[in-house]
Amino acid sequence: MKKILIANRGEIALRVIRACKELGLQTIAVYSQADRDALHVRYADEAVCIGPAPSSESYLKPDCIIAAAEITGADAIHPGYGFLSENAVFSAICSDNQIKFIGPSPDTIAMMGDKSRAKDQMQLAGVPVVPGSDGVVPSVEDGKRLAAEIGYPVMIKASAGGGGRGMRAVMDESDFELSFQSAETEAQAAFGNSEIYIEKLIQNPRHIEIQVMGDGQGTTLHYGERECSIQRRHQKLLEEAPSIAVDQNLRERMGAAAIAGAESVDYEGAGTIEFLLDSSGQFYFMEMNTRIQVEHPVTEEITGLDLIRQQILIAMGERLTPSNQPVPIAGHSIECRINAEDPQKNFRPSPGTIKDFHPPGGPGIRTDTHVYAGYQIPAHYDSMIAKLIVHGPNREWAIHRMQRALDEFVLEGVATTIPFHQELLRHPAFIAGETDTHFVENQMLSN
Ligand code: MV4
Repeated sequence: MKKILIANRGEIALRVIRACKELGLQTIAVYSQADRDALHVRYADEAVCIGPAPSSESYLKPDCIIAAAEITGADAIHPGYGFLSENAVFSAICSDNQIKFIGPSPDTIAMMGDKSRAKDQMQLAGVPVVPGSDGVVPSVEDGKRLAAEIGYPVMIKASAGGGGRGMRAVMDESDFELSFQSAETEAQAAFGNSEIYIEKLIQNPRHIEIQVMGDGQGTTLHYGERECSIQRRHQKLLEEAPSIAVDQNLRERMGAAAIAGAESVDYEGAGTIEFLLDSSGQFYFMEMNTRIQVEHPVTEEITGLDLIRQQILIAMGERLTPSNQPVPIAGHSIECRINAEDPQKNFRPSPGTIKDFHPPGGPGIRTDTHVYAGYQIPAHYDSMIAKLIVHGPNREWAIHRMQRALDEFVLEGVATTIPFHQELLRHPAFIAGETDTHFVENQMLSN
């Protein structure tokens, strides 16, 4: 394997190109007409324009990306996150064209994309799941009967869902029918699939996810957890590793469960098993993501690993060494997602041209970004413009380091989420680690 095409843009495209360069691999960027001046185009050895600005006409077009790979002689495609990274059909097209898709098999992507099937598979593998329906629920009447058995409150979820879409919390039976029907309607409109399943509602959970890596040759490792409870409308804003709510015993149990789940599907590559952790310390499988995630750097910081390099090496047929499990964890890492959004205006996107740009520096600071002074943020893509990642000896130090880094960050010309993060990092309940998935809406946006 010599040449890798990066089917993505923004910071993750740069991140993948950097890993390729360190491995001595040739890189091919693809870009839309809106990304002509993007850094991933300049950093790559070759670049191919694949279409107009809208993602649906460029980064989401399998045919254009495969054509770019054919023209340039790419051996493999790294999909990054978002776009085609969890598209089973795309990964199958890659292998039909003798191009290695850097990620798991099409079957695994498809299974994990069907949340109800994924849950069944995990349950079979012995992973704790939230009590609920056995697979999909065929009708409102069946649903109502089941919900009464499970006991209210319940959560109605769309099989094709994920990221909170097509999801309804139902507090008592009087709301069930309407919630069920609106979840079905929403799921049909959003995914073209109205299948629904039901489970017990876990109240005020934490979102804890385990990073796994499988070599597809019999070895699967876990790299500990990330705490991702700080989010707004299912968009994560800050992630950290390790979680203040996870001790070594719980880490090993969640890690073992994640490995069992991944091994049950012969998982190849980087994956994330998301869990809900309730206030009594019980954890439950929620979803499996079959891509590298935005927040992977916090795991890299506490393990010293390069997860993108590992993805590529596994795709090249290298094996993982099973000796280092559990992988040693050092210190604490926090990532703030800096979005071009105005937190004062309900996080409304704030595209525009970046004027002054001076990212922070000094010990324990990493800024993963594709922007620079003079860069025009296209309105066509998501609003994340930088990830500010800190690493320190412990959580308190990491928090202070992040406060310092945010204060140092100069980014003029557009509104950003930096002021939100400054407020969050000063919040006594955040500092105390008293966070759950409702923290932002309950403690921060009430004023
Ligand atoms: C839940 C839940 C409580 N109980 N399932 C949100 C996105 C999707 N992946 C599943 N989600 C949830 N599933 C049960 N049975 C609460 C959530 C949830 C949530 C989870 C993680 C992070 C943020 C969240 C915000 C609201 C709800």
